[in-house]
Amino acid sequence: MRKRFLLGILILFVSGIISAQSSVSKLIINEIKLEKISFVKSNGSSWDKSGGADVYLKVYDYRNILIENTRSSRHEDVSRSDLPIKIIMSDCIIYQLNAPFEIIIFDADAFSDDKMYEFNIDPADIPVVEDGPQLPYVFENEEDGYRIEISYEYR
Ligand SMILES: [Ca+2]
Repeated sequence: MRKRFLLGILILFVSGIISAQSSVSKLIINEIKLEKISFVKSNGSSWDKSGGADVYLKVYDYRNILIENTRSSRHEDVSRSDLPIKIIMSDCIIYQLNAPFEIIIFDADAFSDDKMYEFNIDPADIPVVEDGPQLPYVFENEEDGYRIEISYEYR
């Protein structure tokens, strides 16, 4: 009798963990904070002839479809003292949780925008938090000098 009771508890516990993970169907990115960016191109020249880069983000889903573009609310002439920059996402929802998506940082220019940096992100790396506060998650490439912090929720 006691053994059966313990087995029941164990099954409840294991099924609880499995359902907690499988109940998540989408990743909603609410905000991306730019904490570090490089102020020069890889060849050492500056992004703009005068002033800093005019920074905005594009997010592409796993099919390479553009799902967010913040160009119209770009941050002009970004300098070190402007960082960190908070960029609010309006409709950035990742529905495919087993395929990578891209966050690309751009410098807006009059004729052709420059791609500054690209983060290729696997949603599996972004933790699902069931209890307690959902902390932002950081992606960083120290060597290239880029660091972003993602505020998100799973639903
Ligand atoms: Ca520019």
